[in-house]
Order: sequence, then structure tokens, then C-alpha cells
Amino acid sequence: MNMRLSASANVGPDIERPAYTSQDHATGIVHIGVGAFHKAHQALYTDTALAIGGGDWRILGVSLRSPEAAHALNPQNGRYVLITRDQSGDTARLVASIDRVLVAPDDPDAVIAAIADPGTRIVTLTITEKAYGIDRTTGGLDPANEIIAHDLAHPRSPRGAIGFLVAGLIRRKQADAGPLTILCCDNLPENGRIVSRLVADFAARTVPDLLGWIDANVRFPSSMVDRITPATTERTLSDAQAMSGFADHAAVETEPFSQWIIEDDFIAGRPAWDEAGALFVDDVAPYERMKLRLLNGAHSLIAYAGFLAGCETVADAMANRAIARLARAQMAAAAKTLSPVPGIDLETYRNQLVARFSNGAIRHLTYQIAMDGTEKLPQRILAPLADTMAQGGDPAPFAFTLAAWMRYCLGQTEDGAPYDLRDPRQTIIARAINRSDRTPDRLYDALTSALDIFPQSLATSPSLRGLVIGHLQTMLKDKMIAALDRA
Ligand code: CS2
Repeated sequence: MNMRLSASANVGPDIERPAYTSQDHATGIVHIGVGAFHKAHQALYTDTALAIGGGDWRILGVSLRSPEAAHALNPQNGRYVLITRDQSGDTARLVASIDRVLVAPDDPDAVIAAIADPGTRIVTLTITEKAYGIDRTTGGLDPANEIIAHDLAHPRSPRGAIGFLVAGLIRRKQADAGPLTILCCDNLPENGRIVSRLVADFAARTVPDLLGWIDANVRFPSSMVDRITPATTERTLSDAQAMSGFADHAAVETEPFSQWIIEDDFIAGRPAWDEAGALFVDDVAPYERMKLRLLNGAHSLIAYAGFLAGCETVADAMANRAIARLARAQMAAAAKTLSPVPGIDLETYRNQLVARFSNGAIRHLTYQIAMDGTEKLPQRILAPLADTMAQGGDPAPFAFTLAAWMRYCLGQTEDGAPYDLRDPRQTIIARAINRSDRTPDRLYDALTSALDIFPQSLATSPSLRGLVIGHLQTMLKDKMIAALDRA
């Protein structure tokens, strides 16, 4: 049996090692949501920034729910192997920027104390779209969300990210621990504004006195993050072990491409992330919109159509010519809704996306991307669709994706095998479907009226309705492959 990876492990020569001594750097960042994406992206930029620019910027991780990340990382002193895969082979790097991980439900007070610690100057978040508790009709806090409701009722013992942030800020103010930057790294448009609004909303309902202090002492820059990172599998772990010579329960695999665009608004300093390849700009919004509508929008199309057509991974789905054609068409239509993005040629960007999606060296599951559809569709599909229709453009490229998602909502493969939808609104979806008798037009009407995610202009458009129902009809009668070929 191999020994477990740790700070003193002398890993094999095939692995690039940290170019700094981790013990020389204290933590300065609290990161909430220590998943594969964080380990392949921000933790890596921080690792490089520590080596180049130094500073007390190591990361204290926080898991809001499961102890899995702590169990994997803490016995390894936060170390893990990051494997980068493409058609030409694998490379690996040992990352040392994470110090340790706290499990919030085990010790909520430790999380609040960490946010309030004077040494903490940045809190970053990758908790996925649904964990913010956004009310999709107002854009503010959704008091009906179970965790938000709990935290509003018990602000001193929170369970969710917004509750923890506010509890941490209260204590930070009391301790006079200095200003703080809160940096959202989730796939939401103008994500800094969103978190700022949710925090203010939560504070207004629980500690209105805090609002002035937040205004003066907390910044919420927006950021666009990008790196396709599938969930870790047994193969990731065994490859990492073969390369390092040590058992690694926290290894991750990812693609070569990586991008991080950040609004330069840090009130208490930051690591030298720019030296590590991040781009600092005044306005992140054009980059966020581009990435959400082109990359993530195409991903959702590929996920729903691909999963139902029997393709396990994104690369498998891209090998289907009709899926690849539709993905290109949707990206071309979405690009027309964007204003120019500084320094980026959108056609090159789209071609690059097709190549990234086709990288067969990583196995990015369509079922993984299909989850949380109602949290993803608004910014990825519905917003560019509404813009296209407002400009008098053709809604057709987006209509197929909507139909594929509606078909996916039925929760049964074409062979009749049931699957879990894994969507925070799945109870509402199931109820709507049961009322609808599952014919295409009733299904469309039931879903558009039961869910709060459709803007009025879309919900009432007869032309969109006709297009989506047409595709749904073929998907239900002749199956997804036929619908793809005819689209
Ligand atoms: C994907 C994203 O799972 C999903 O919804 O679309 O995780 C995607 O891989 C990343 O945003 C790429 O940067």
C-alpha cells in the first residue's frame, strides 16, 4: 500500500512541485466550496502567485455540507495532484496553496471566526448557482429557500453561504478586524453584484446596523472563471498515485485551457494572481456574458441532447455531427447578442470551444452538466433567447435546447430507465408534469407556467411555443436522434 500524500512527501520526478515553501505563508483567503473546480482553478492560480509574488495568501477551505473534502485534504496537509489531460497526454502538478478545510456543520463557529480573523483579507466562493438562494423574479434573496429561511430565523448559527458571510461580517466589525473583499467565482452574470445584493438583503432583515459598515469596508468584485473540470473518478486517483508514488484522495483532473477575469476592486490586498495569468479589468460583465452564453449555453444543449441520445460524455456528444452542428448554431446566435469583448475575437473563441468540448482525454459527463437546469438556463439560454427575440432575431437555435431540457425533465431515458433530475425545483417540475398528461403542448404550458424562470416575453410568445413543441413532438415520438437530425 502506498503512503498517503503529505507536506513531507517526496513525489516522483514526473510531477511539477511548488516553487515556494508553504509553511512560510500564512492563510489570507477563506474559500467556501472546495470542489474539483476550485482545486483546478483558483487554488492553482494562488499556488503560482505564492511562488512569484509571495505573501500570506494560502487558502483556508470551508465545506458547507459534506466532510468529504476535509477527509481527503486534511490528512494530506491540503496537498493534492492536479492532472491536466489532452490528446497529447497528461501532465501533473502538486498544489500546496490549500492549508486545511473546515466542515461548517461540524463547527459553524470556526467558520464565522475564520471570516472575522484579521488575517483573512479575501473570502472567495464556488458553491454553485443554487446555493445563493436567489429569487429569480426579483434577483434578491429568496426567503422561501429552505436554507435562507433557516438562516434568517437563526442568523447566529447559519447553514448557508450568505448566512455565514453576514455572521462573519458582524463579528469582523465587532472585532475591528479590518476591511474584506468577497469574490464570487460562480457562473452567474455580474456575480459580485448578486452577492453584494444578497448580503445586503440578508443584513437588512437581520442586522440593519451593519449596512453602513459593509458599505465602507467590504468590496464585491465580479469575476469570470473558466476551466472545464469533470468530477474526480477512481481513474483520476489511480493515475495521480501512479505518477506521484503516494496515495492521493484529493487528486483532480482538468483541461489545459484556463481563464480568470477579475474586476480590480480589492480593499485589503490580493495575491499576485495577475502574475499567474489572471486578467484584471474594470468591467467583467462582457466576459461573463460571453462565457455564460457561448460556453455554458452550448454545454447545456450538449448535456440534454447528448444524455438523451445516449452519449455519456461531452466529447462523445460532439462526435455526433448533428449535436456539433446545433452547438455551433446556438453559439453563433448567442454571439449576436453580445457587445464587443475587449481583446477577444468571438469567432476564434467559438472555434476554440468546439475543440475544448471535443477533448476526449477528459470524461466530462453529460449527466453532470445536466443537473440544476432551472438554475442554469436563465443566464445561459433564456437571457440570450430573450435578447435575440427583442432584436427581431430567430429563436430557433435556442428552441431546440429548451425542448431537450423539457424532455429531460421527464426523468426517464428513451429506454424507460428512470434517473434523478437533481434540480432544486424538481418537486415543482414533477407536479407540473403529472398535471400535463405529457403531451408536448401540455408539457410546455405546464413547465412554463409552474416555474419562475421564464421572462414574460418568452412565456407568452406563440412563435417560441410552436418551435419548442415541434421539437418536443419529434423527441417524444421518434426519439432524440431523429429530432437532432431534423433540427
Ligand atoms: C458546466 C460548467 O457543469 C456545468 O454546468 O457548464 O461547470 C463548465 O464546465 C465550466 O463553467 C467551465 O468553465
